[in-house]
Amino acid sequence: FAGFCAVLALTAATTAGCGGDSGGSGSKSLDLITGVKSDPFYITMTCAAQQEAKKRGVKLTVNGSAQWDVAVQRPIIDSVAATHPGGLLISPVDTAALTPSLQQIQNAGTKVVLVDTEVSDASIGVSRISSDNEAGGRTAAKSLAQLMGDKGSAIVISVKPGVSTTDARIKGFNEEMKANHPGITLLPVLYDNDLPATAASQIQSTLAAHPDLGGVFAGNTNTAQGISTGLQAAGKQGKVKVAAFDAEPDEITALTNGTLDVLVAQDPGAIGRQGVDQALAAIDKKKVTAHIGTDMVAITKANMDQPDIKKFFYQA
Ligand code: T6T
Repeated sequence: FAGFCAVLALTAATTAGCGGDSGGSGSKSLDLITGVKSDPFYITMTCAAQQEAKKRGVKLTVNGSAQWDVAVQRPIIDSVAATHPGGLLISPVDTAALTPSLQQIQNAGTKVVLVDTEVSDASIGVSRISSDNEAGGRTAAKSLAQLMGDKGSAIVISVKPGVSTTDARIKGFNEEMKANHPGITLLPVLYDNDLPATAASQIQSTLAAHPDLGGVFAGNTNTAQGISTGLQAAGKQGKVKVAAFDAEPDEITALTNGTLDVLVAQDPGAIGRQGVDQALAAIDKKKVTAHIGTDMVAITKANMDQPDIKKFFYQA
């Protein structure tokens, strides 16, 4: 999978670019709007969606927010709506605020597929494709509790409230900790707005206030990057245990050097491919699957060299 994406990136550099538009054409035009376009999770998802669109002979126009921000993503949705695409694959950055814009584009006839994140309004989207984020949060909690010897304080740092994926991860994490690891004290959750520098300073202030801090759950890529930097600056790498979501190259490096301990990796490529297939099925009035769950895997230093694990590493 990693090799596949590397090849694709090379091809893309000489064509439209992996992260740009696919070269297909025809009446079944699709658009993809990701959460944050520079995020390796979404780059990997986009890359696979483009490959699938090319294979299916349809045009896929790609866009994404510059930051994790409703005010940035909403105008992108509204400008895509004005082009009346046949299908829209979207990772909404908020569970509620973008519903009116999505309702409007859906009412105008565009088949909406929610990829990765979703909105709470169940009437939006013909299909929803994501990891089981709650289960991923539980996996992170189990691994972290074991690394902490089931004692000490732990903290969750995540993106912002109102994001379906990361909210579900926190729910699963907290439920598992409370039900099965009573020796661990959970500090209040902190939110970094998807900014690594904020996560870095949050982990340093937490360490100053709670010198006994034993574990951290990083809710996504940018959070994990900030936590790695903050722990290194405090000289606490390897001493404070970290479970993080995702598997982009910096996280893999941090796993190798012992700053991060467990990565709950998703399969963004599968989400992108399935997104294209479900949108086309809806346009063609074929059978559409309302909910599709994609794979996850827990990566540690011990298993990271196995080919069946390496295939989950993200492309940057
Ligand atoms: O964890 C992924 C994605 O699943 C989540 O919705 C937002 O953050 C990421 O893109 C990683 O940074």
